Amino acid sequence: MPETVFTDVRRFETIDSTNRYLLDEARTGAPEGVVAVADHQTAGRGRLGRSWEAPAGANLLISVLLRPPLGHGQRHLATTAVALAAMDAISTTGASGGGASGRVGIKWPNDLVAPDGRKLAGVLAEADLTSVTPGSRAPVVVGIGINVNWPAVDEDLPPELRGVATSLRQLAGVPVDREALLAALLTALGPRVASFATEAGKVQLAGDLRSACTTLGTPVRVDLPDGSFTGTAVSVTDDGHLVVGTDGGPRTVVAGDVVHVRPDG
Ligand code: BT5
Repeated sequence: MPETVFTDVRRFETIDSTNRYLLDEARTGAPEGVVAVADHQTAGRGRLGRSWEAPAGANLLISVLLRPPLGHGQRHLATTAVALAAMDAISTTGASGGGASGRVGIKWPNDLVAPDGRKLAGVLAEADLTSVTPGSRAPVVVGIGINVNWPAVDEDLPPELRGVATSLRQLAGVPVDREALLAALLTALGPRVASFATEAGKVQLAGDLRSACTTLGTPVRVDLPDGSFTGTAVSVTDDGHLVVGTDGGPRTVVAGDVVHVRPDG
């Protein structure tokens, strides 16, 4: 079995947010590798103040504390490593049922999507640049919510998520073992995170993101805090940024700046 630093797994029946917990732990010096797993979150966070929904006991809600050797412009590779590890885990455990249903992909910047485009998981990376102590790198907490057994059927979802969200259970047609998926995720994370240490490793992460990215080749509308533009998603750079071909030439979009990337047309 590959080595993993993710052995300090802290479990919570109920917590506000596993990302919030690990950011606080990081401020008091917690090392890379601490993991928080919750059965239920009362204030699960999405990006930009959005919220993450999951009933108690059904899905995987997990955050990991990283101190990655990544510069500011490369930090999206932390999100990428966790998204790819989740894909690895879904594949090794057969949690999506596999076969005719097609494969799970990554919708840039931070969603795992089912073959029909519905959202299976969301990743949220939060860096704390204020809590760098001598000899330690800045903490980046990466959380992922994976819809494992909820929704069981579309009717389980609140109206705003119908047609938008799905679960591994819906893909597989049978309940999915959350503990097996968690173990596979922690195992897959070891080598994915180790990739940050070398140029070749980072290039490999970006290449795997490119291969998994369902956004490429599609028309998109990119919403930024100060406006929107449309084009065709053409590539992902080695730092994990999205390149969009527009009438005015290619534009590179950084994950942290993006409000939404939506299908256009
Ligand atoms: C995300 O944000 O997709 C990041 C979600 C990260 C959640 C994990 S759970 C463990 C860790 N601790 C936390 O507090 N958070 C992390 P974003 O791209 O902003 O998407 C949020 C949007 O997805 C919401 O506004 C809803 O529209 C939708 N959404 C909410 N819950 C969902 C679900 N279970 N499945 C699919 N879509 C959902």
